Amino acid sequence: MDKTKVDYSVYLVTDSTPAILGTRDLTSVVEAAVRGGVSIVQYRDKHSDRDTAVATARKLLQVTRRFGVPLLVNDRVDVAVEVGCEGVHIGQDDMAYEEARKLLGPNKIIGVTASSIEEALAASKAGADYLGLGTVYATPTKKDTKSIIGPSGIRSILQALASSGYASLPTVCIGGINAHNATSVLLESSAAPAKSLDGIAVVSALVAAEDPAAAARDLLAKVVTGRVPDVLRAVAEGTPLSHNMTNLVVQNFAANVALAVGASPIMANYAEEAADLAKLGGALVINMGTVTPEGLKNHIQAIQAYNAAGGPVVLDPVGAGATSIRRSAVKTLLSTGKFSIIKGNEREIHTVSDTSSSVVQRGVDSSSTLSVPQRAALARSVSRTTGAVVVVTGRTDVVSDGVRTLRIDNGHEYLGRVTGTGCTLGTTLSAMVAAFKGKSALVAAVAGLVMYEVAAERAGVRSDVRGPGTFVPAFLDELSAVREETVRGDVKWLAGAKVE
Ligand code: 3NM
Ligand code: MG
Repeated sequence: MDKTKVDYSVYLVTDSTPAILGTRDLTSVVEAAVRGGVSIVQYRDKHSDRDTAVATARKLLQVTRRFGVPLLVNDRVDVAVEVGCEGVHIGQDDMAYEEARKLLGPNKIIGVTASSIEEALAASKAGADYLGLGTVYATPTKKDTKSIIGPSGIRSILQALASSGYASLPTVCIGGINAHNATSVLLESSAAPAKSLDGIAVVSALVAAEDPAAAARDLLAKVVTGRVPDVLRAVAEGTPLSHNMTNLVVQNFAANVALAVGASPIMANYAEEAADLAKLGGALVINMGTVTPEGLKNHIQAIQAYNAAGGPVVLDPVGAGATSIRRSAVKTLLSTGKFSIIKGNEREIHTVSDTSSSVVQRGVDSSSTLSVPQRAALARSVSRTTGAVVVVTGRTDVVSDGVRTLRIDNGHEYLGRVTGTGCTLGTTLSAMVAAFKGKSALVAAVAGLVMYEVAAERAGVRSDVRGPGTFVPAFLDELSAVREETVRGDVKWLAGAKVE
């Protein structure tokens, strides 16, 4: 496991005491929570003897490995070494960081608890891979917590980390977090664009939950929602390049949408330019809308240039199932390189999942035949085979990173009555994933969708909008207004986000 690619969104810390776990089996609880959306697990057990701890850690490791999430052990470095899990989490009173590092080697994850700026800076300097910041709120789960610092205390620490050169060090917060406060804790503790939390760590919200899988799903949605403004502010701060290789129909609209969301557009279809452009820290959009033999060659060369430079690529397989030429173009592109996000309607994503299918799609308009759970399964499976975050658009959009799948219920019918709104969503996603590079592409994709569709809702209900024609300029206005409000710290618009 590459420890620089860990997703800290929903961090489960276990507890084996009867007060929290009850009489349930810890491994089953953890498995359910991971199924629901937990992205990292810490086995925390202060009471069991060593043999029991090793046996339990082994069982948990079987589960976490199956889902590709890391397992850390709290405090007991020897247990982590013996079972060979991904690392440890140490508190201020536990083994010193240096000693733990010597025992574990350079590739294991070591997280450190910090409750003050001093502790946070010391741990960062020592080389911690992430920090657990707290205690946010007093909690019955851990009665001996030292200081309750609230979201404002977290924000001060994040600010200090950013000004000392640790802006990209992952952080989570802990203490009394649950589904009711997760979004607001993330919003209130954010020192964006300087630095924001990467996720939340919880014990009782998952371990004591009646249905840990449902609780994890709920927490994931709340956490992702709480991180949406951080993504938008990262775009506003970085003005990432959105390099569009797109179709004839949408060039102008896509460039305007890129500007409205805070990106810097370039419509460059000549692939010889891609190697230079890829070095500018932006992302590439490959849109198959008007495929030609020469266009396809350009796409291949540009994808390879961005892959080589580590720049994100968004694939928009427009009308992928319409003709055998397009099906074979999709196949070629998929075998050419790696994509950060693949976005399409149900039929397009279906074609991506099965390029040999003979199901013919009429034109490039969208229509839906699958239920939401079926679309979720499709997104999950395409994500697993391609390694990309997959977005299936429709009345309800589905986003999956292969393990975690979210649905978004925002949007407006006018989005379906104007050409290019699918393509310009691809452009929007490219800005988000470029600005959020090295962090969660799932969060970046959801942020792009939520911003886009809430802006459409706001435009759709405006009294000056009478149909698809007046909708387009109003939509650009609202995209840009959502960005400006967010940069000012006004995120009331986010209350309308329907992420589940
Ligand atoms: N560490 P819950 S608070 C394990 O402040 C732990 O360092 C804390 O439990 C710290 O999510 C805590 O049930 C317990 O409130 C958090
Ligand atoms: Mg400890």
